[in-house]
Amino acid sequence: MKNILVIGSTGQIGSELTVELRKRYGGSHVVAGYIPGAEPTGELKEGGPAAIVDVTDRRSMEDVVRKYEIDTVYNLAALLSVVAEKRPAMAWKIGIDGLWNVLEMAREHHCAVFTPSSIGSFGESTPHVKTPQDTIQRPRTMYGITKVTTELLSDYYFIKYGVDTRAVRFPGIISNVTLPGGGTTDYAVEIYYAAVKGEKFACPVKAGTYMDMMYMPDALNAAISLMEADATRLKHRNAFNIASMSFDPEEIYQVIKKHVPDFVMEYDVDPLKQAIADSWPDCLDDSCAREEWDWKPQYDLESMTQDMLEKLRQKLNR
Ligand code: AKB
Repeated sequence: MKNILVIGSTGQIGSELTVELRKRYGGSHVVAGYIPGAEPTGELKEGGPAAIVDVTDRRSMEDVVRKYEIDTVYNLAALLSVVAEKRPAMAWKIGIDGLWNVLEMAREHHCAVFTPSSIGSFGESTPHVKTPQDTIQRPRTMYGITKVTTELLSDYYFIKYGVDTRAVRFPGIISNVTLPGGGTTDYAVEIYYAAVKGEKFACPVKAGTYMDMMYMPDALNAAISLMEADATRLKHRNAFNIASMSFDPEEIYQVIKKHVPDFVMEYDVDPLKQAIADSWPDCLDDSCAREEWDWKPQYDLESMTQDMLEKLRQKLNR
């Protein structure tokens, strides 16, 4: 990776991935791609070049790739699960028509491409506990359908054209920098904000709903380590199961309550979020990622909670 383009650099993952890549590769080597209306600000704006990159407009993307001699693309353009269910045509246009443009551009300009998949690529008929790397993927959400298609199309471009495509299946990502928007796992971020602000939290999924989650530093490390991994060790490519923690609302509530004893959570179940969450695995088996590129997360629920509360108290002046 010499010159990197991050598409979707102002989103939840992109805003931190761009900064982390710049730390490792140098600011001038990492271009923050954004769409009008979501311009970079602060550290993201000051730390290196930025350019308008819309995955639905291949020419604009190619201009940036040529100008900055890009050899690696992190393609983070996508709608999250709940929004995708409400805007399925848009989810397809960005997630799949956009991916097609990215892969065609990568084929012509010899770029490596990371386009994340998700725990949302699984469905009701998938084994839900210790979900294997290679198993049934028959999701019934538009988000899941675009993620399975992403995996297949990325593999296709590798097998047919030799494009160096790699990906992980992200769980719910928890961070204290940029809020997620429109995901099923968003509650696991919002709960920390409520606890720090001293507000009561209304949880949108029931007790007993287990999903894989991950702290942002581990998620960033996964994306970068996989793109740096020795290609000869990779038996899989699109996309690796990764995991670090799985919990239900009661477990995260109890861990937060140890640090914020007055914190109160109640339930106000959102039927759409609940149905999506019920169709997703409880916890993934990530042994292939561990074997093929030495994946190893650093954070568990307790250490993440301590760090989240400390950082949010600083951020929100509490
Ligand atoms: C979502 O909830 O939609 C995402 C995901 C798990 O892919 N966070």
